[in-house]
Amino acid sequence: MNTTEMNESKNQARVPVLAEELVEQAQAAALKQTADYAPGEREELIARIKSLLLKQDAVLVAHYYTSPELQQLAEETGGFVADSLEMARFGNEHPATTLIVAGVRFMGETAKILNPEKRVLMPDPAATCSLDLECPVDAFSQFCDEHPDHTVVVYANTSAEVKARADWVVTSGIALPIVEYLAGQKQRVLWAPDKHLGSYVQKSTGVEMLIWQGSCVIHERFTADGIKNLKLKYPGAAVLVHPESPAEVIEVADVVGSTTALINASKTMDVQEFIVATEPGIFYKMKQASPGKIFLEAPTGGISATCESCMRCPWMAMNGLRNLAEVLENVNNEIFVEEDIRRKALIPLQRMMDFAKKRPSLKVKGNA
Ligand code: CIZ
Repeated sequence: MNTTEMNESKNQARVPVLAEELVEQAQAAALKQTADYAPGEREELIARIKSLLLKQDAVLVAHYYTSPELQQLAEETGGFVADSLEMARFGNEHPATTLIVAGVRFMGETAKILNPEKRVLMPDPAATCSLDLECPVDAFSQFCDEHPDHTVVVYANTSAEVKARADWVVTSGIALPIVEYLAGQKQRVLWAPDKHLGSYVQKSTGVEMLIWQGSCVIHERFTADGIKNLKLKYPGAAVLVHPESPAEVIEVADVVGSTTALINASKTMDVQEFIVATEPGIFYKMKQASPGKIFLEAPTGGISATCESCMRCPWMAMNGLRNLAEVLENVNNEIFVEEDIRRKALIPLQRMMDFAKKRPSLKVKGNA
């Protein structure tokens, strides 16, 4: 066993097993949002949401992984579609006093951490993320306490409490340069929670890291064999892979990158067909930027390969027009972050944003 393998087996024990029923609960909640509309219902909901956004002085900020109709509505109403960091930044710069965050819980929390004076509402605050669930703050703090000589770097997909325990927060778009910078400062790195992104960063930078063993339920399902088989049908297709995917999937990629990086690649590459290994909500922006191009979902393994909806994040799918209208009507589902935690979590978040500001090429501004 090499050092990395030893670290992995040691840390695996701390990671709670993700209960299948949590995924099933999310799928059931998502079904209420995606169930067919009654005649005229969709149009009525959209009209109501538009007028309520004005009434509540609210702006809709949606993640790339939400449904096309939510992304379109965000854009039509002067809101924004982006990755988690840009969603929070946009919320900060926009004059609206209420931010409606269509995404998952950590995105609402990040928006609140950066915008404490604003009201942050979510269509369903129970929408979470397997990476967040698999990194509970108590177990994670213990892991950090056992390695006080390590700089703690956490991915954005974590709770406010875990961020508050970290030295740095990173997104997938900025993880590599930050870890390289830390290694240049002779710092040892403890990484959480995504083991695949962690291994990718470790391999790309050559920096040995202690890695928490969490994973994303969606990205983990993609298979290299599935992609290779699809490539036989589409030999000219470029393979775009998000680094939350397993190493063997990353190996067959033409481009590995964050959501924004993958959208940019699909726009700029002189290729007509793409096999995309990330949540298919991203196709909305890819198709918008390149209407003539063909985007194919990367296949997943096992029985999931027969399930059309299996690449959809069940928690992202909990955001819909129905609960968006409700939250605007009732002004509930507000996201609060305890002030002490917020202040502590702001420090590593701010560190990342300051780092990005000094390197303009890393700054991602505006819709991709
Ligand atoms: O930070 C985000 O929005 C996520 C979840 C992924 C990415 O690559 O942007």
